[in-house]
Amino acid sequence: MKTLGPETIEQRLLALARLTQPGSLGVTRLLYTPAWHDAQALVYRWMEDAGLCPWWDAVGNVHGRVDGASETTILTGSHIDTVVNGGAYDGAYGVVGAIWALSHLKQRPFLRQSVEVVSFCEEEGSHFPITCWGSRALMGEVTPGDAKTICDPDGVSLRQAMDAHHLNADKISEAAKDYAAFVELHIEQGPWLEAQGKDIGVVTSIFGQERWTVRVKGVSRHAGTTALRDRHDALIAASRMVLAVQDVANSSEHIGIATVGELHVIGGSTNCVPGDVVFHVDLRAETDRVRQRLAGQLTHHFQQIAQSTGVTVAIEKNTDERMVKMDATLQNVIAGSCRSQGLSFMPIASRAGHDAQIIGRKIPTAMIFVPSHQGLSHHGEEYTAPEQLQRGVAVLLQTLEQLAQGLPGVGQDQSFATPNVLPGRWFG
Ligand code: HGY
Ligand code: MN
Ligand code: MN
Repeated sequence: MKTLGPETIEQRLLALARLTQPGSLGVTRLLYTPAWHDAQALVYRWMEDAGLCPWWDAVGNVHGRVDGASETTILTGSHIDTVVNGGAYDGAYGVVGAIWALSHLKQRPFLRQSVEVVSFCEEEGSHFPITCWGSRALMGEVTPGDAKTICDPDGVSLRQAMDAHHLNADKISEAAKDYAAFVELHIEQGPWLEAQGKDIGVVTSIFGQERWTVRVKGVSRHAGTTALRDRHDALIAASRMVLAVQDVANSSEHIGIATVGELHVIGGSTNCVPGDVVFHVDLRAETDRVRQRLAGQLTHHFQQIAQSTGVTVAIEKNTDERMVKMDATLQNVIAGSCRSQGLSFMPIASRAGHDAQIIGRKIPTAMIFVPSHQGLSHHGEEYTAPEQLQRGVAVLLQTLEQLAQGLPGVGQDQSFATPNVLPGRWFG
């Protein structure tokens, strides 16, 4: 079986980018949609061509594997889904790069431990109001009950969407598996590696994040005959709340950030005073203490605004992910791979969320970043040059190979040598 050349990486990313919802401004590949299924099927074929004996698990993650002498397994991979009008690299790069790396590991005469690649079915939370559905299932954190109650904006449940793709939600718990370590390759999605002129980012931690659904209810009235003093305008109140989100973000940007990326007037029309508005808040911070402080400030602002405009406000927290530190020893293995390949690298905290955030709460986990041109991401013009893609995959391959040859402590009962851990700090 021939091993894959470096040109394969970009070619495959462009092939995946063509598997998108028609008419989108970038790549739109949402969980349990036809574009999503076609992409996972293509990934399955690539794994099969590489001799990785692929399989689908109960929630639609696609796995491939290189068996070592021991069942102890190192996991790598990322997510196949995208945001609406997203880019070609977010998630897909970590899937394509991992398949490339395992196609090379497959050629090694001996591996002490096994290595597995996974294409996670979903990370973004861009179709259903839950993030990391694939990695949460792998960690045994989701149930058939969740699949029944979690519905998309059209009221379709995860269970119904799974049924449509011949996935049985009653078997969700069968997706759970044990691994010794996880290494995720991903684009940085920020401007710092490019600004610092570095080839590789060694991730030290992943910001905690929470997502809210905020419902503002006023009174819908006639736009012509209702005096301003008699109005309880839900959109005016929601707009003031959105500006409060910006004020809180501006007050803390070096360690925290808040965004409203989606707002809908329910049942609105041009000649009616809006009576019902829903919007979503994305709140992140370098420490959980800062995030809790910002959340408290925002809640207080929202309640004050509601009172002064005579509307009601209800805040529902959809996800709440605490900050997760990356494993120190794995960081050192990655740094050692960079040094031996003559690549420049730096420690970096990730403001973007990742599957590594879910998995890193349970097993030793690390991430390898490559630069994003102008820090652009969640955008159709997201871009990383082919030689940068290749450097990241080469570091992933060397790191996986070292781990698979049984680095002390990964999957074994030896304690790690005290690592000279990179000074993890935020390059803001
Ligand atoms: O939202 C994020 O940070 C990630 O791209 N899902
Ligand atoms: Mn991602
Ligand atoms: Mn993303």
